[in-house]
Amino acid sequence: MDKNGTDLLTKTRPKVERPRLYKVILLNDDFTPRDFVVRVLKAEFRMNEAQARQVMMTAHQRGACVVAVFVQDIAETKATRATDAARKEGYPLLFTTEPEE
Ligand code: TYC
Repeated sequence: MDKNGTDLLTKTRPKVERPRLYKVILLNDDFTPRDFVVRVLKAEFRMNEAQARQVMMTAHQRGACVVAVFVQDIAETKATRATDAARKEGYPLLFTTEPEE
């Protein structure tokens, strides 16, 4: 027993778990101009021109692309801000989030 009355052999370590991470996903659509998608990626996800173009083209060709990974709160805020920026211009561009396995 230690001073807290806990059996030393069965005392448990406090468990510190890493927060679950969430992917921000860019979805393709037929209407949003490519250059606008690139502009939003650069503004909201701090990408350079080449990175933003690569991600945009992947979504364009495959239907979707993982943009980045964050803790849930940040992922949702960024996806919402990026989607709202498109809505403001009347485009259907959509960013979603989903937990990593
Ligand atoms: N498909 C759009 C076009 O041809 C461009 C686009 C790319 C839109 C990626 C959304 O996530 C997207 N104008």
